[in-house]
Amino acid sequence: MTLVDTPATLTGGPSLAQERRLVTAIPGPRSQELMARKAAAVAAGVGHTLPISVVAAGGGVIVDADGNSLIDLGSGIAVTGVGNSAPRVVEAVTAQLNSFTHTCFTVSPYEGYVAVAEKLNELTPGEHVKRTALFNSGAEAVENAVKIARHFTKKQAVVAFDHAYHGRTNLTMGLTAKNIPYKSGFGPFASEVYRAPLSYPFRDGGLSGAEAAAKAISVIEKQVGAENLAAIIIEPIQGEGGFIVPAQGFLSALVEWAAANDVVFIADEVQTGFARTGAWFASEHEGIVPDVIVTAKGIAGGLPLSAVTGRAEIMDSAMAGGLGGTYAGSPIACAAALATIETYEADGLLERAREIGSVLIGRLNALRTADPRIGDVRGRGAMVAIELVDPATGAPDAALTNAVAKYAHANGVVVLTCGTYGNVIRFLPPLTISDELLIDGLSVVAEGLKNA
Ligand code: PLZ
Repeated sequence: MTLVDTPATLTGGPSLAQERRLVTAIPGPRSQELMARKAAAVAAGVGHTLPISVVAAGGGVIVDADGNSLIDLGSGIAVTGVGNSAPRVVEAVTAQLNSFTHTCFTVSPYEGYVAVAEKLNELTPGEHVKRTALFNSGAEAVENAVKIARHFTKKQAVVAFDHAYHGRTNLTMGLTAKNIPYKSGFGPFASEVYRAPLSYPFRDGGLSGAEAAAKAISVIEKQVGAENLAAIIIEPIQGEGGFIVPAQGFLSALVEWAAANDVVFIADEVQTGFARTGAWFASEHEGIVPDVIVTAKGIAGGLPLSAVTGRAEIMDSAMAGGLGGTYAGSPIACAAALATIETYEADGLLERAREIGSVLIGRLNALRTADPRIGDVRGRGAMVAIELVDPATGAPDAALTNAVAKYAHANGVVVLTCGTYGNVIRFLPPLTISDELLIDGLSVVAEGLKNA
C-alpha cells in the first residue's frame, strides 16, 4: 500500500476527485494516531462511527489524512445537503467573517438573521402569518418550541412518540424514547412528558393511519387529557428511531385532533427538513400544516443553526427577552443559511433528492427481492433505509446490521445505522453526490450483505 501525502490544508468542496479510493486499511496510520490522541483527550462518551481523521470533504466524498477517499452516504447525519464546503456557502461565510463575526442579535441586530427568518416563514408549509426565532442546535430549538407552546397555551404537558429522537439536553432526552445510549443514568428527566404509540407499518400489524392515530389519541386522552396538554411533538419521518414513515393519514389525524383541542402541533423536521425528502419539508408529503416547525441540520450547509417557525400568535406569545441565546442566529451561520437556501434553489436540489430517492429505492428493493433478511425498504427522497431481520421470525437483526456497516466502512463507504432495535441501515447522501458514487456505495453495502 502506498501512502499518499495528504496535507491538512487540502481544499474540499465539489472539486475534490469524486472517487472511492483506498490507499491504506481503514483506519490508516495517521487516522490511528488521531484515534489514540482522541482516546487520551476526549471524553469516552463522545463516540464515533468511523475511526478516521478527516482532512477534506465535498461533492460525495470524505478524504482522510491517509489519503483514502470514502463515499459519503451520511452527510454528517443529514446536514450537508448542499455538499461539504459548498462554494456559495464558503464565499458567503468568508465575506461575513471579514465584516463582523458576532454582536449577539439580542444586543445589536443584523440583517442576516432577519433574512433567514423571512425565508423560513416563506418556505415552511401554510399561508398563515408566521414568525421565526433562531438557535444553535436541534435540541435547543426543540426546547424552545416546547417552551413557546407552554407559554402560549398556559398548559404544561407534552406528548412525544415511541421511537422518537429529539436531542441530548435534559428536556429533549426526556422526549427521546431510546434508553441506551441516550438516557441511561442521565436522569432525572423533565416532568410532564408523556409517550404515545406511533404508526409503524412494518411492525404494528399494518394498522391504517386513522387506526394508529385513534390508538395514540386514546392514550393521550386517557393518560394526559387535552386540558393539560400544551403540545404534541413528532418527527414526520422518524430519524434516529429507524426512518419510520407513518401510515398515510396518521399525521393529519393528529393535526386535526390538536387543532380541535387547543394543543400546539410541533413538527420536528430537524432531520427530515430542508430538501432532504424531495420537498422542503416532509410535512408536505402528508399535506399537513404544523403550528410550529423545528429545523436545523440541513439549513446552513454545515454551520450550527436551528430555528423555530410558527403561527405568529403562538410565536409572539413569549415576552420580549424571553427567547434568545448568546450565539443564537450567529451572523456567520445566517450567512451560510442564506447561501445554502440559494444553492438548494439554484441547483435544483429538491429534484435531485427525488432522483437519488428513486435510485436508492429501486436498487434496495431489487436487493430485498433476492434477500429476505431485508425486511423493509422505506423512506422518501434522499432519506431511505433498510430494516434487517431474521427472515424466519421477523426479529430485528442488529448483529447483521453492524456487520454490514463495518464491511462498508472498511471498504470506503460511510453508512450510518439507526433504529430502536439497532437494525436499520440508513442512507442520507449529500444531494451533490453523483449517481456513479451512489451506485458504487450501494454495491459495497450489497457485498457486505452477501459476505455477512
Ligand atoms: N431532532 C429529529 O434527528 C439530531 C443526533 C446525533 P442536535 N439527530 C442526530 C447524535 O447522536 O447526537 C436530531 C434529530 C431530530 C432533534 C435532533 C437534535 O439535534 O442538533 O443534535 O441537537
